[in-house]
Amino acid sequence: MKTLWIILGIVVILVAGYFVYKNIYPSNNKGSDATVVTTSVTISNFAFDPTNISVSSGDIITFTNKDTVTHTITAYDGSFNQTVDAGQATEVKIIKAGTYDYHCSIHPSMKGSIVVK
Ligand SMILES: [Cu+2]
Repeated sequence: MKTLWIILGIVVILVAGYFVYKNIYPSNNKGSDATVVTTSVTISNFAFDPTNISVSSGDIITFTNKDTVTHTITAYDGSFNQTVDAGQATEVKIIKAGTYDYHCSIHPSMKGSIVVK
């Protein structure tokens, strides 16, 4: 009977050890959300900074408007069109690879480009 409890104890330790190991070394095959990166673009003095960015599919691009007027982030091909009020921020996420040229629809001279890989 005592042997049975010892065996049971060993099994419990092995199972617990397995779960601890899984937590310390998580699987890398968790899908694309495991590698999501945030890229920041600042809108200041009626310009996007940096003007040209390169991201991976599914990355989050945060646009922070530091001007005192409203701007938009509007893709020429209609892929995205977001308004960002003064002092606010908005996020753009693009899944499909390609080059996305955009501008501010209120101030068309404000231009930027996003390359999605
Ligand atoms: Cu604008």
